[in-house]
Amino acid sequence: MLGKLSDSLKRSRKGMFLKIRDVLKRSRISNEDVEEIEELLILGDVSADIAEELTNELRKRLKIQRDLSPLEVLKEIMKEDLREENKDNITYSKPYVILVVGVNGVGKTTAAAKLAKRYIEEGKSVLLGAADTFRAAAIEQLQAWGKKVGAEVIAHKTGADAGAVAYDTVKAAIARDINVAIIDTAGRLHTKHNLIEELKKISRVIKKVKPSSPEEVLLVLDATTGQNSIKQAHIFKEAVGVNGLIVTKLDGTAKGGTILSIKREFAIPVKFIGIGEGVDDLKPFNADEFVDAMFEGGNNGWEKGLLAQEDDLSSLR
Ligand SMILES: Nc1nc2c(ncn2[C@@H]2O[C@H](COP(=O)(O)OP(=O)(O)OP(=O)(O)O)[C@@H](O)[C@H]2O)c(=O)[nH]1
Ligand SMILES: [Mg+2]
Repeated sequence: MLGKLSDSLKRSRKGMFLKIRDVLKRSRISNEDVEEIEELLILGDVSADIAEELTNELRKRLKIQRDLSPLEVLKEIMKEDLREENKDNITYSKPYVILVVGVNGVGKTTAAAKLAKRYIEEGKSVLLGAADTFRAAAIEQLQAWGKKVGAEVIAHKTGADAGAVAYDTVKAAIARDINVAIIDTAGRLHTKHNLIEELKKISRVIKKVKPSSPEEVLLVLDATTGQNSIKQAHIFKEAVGVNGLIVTKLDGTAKGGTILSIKREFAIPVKFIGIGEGVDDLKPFNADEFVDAMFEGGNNGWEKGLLAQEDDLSSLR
């Protein structure tokens, strides 16, 4: 699993993480080295504020956590940042309604289908809702996915009211005693107020059928988008609330630092990551595994024991 994840993340790693690893391999880590790491983090799409916070923390801990190699210290900071207790509520009343949201092209429809497949494999019944009535062919795309993964799709015509589709999906899921209803939504542009309004309406309308719904709003972010993802997270969080992130296309980016920024800035957990176009390329996010995979490979000569131990002023390590 780590092997495949690490293969898929190769491109992400080559950018920021391996360069950081090279810096932290140096026998002594100076203030300048930490500044270099700060720059590398920013180049890797970590926002400037968060890069500063992370490197301040690194400076502090390098001095006290002497039993760990510098790289292990940084990895530990990142893992602590990204770790999330599993708060999944298993005592929900059926159906567990998931709203998949995000700007256009990030991978919402694909993620909805991949999620459906995961649940079906767990033995749960799944209904998909084609609430992207905006883009031509969106409905057919979801229907094709539905066939592939073995989930039925509730759909109206292109141009129909998205709220009505969502309403029907939840209603049908209740009537059929379905475990999970996953609603795909339009690739709305966050700058278009009316599209955000439509999403708010979907959320309002399904509450009429099931007041506790949506049980989960998953925001899909494209890892190759970089800093703009932060703006997107902000807007969607304000508009409909977001309980979790799906970060897609991690296989196709030379960066990948967005995950670190978003978790620190919004405290929204990353639930899944997309590492390819295939139906099995959606993985539950595991912080430790993710950070290890990002830094994986290479020689271990810099590991604990080979570090310079003297404590002079120009050197943090
Ligand atoms: N490499 C890679 N491609 C992905 C991943 N997730 C989605 N894609 C691709 O991204 C493209 C867009 O995916 P969609 O699922 O249609 O995106 P969407 O957000 O539903 O798009 P709209 O409905 O137009 O807003 C497709 O070609 C997907 O195969 C991923 O994790 N890795
Ligand atoms: Mg779509």
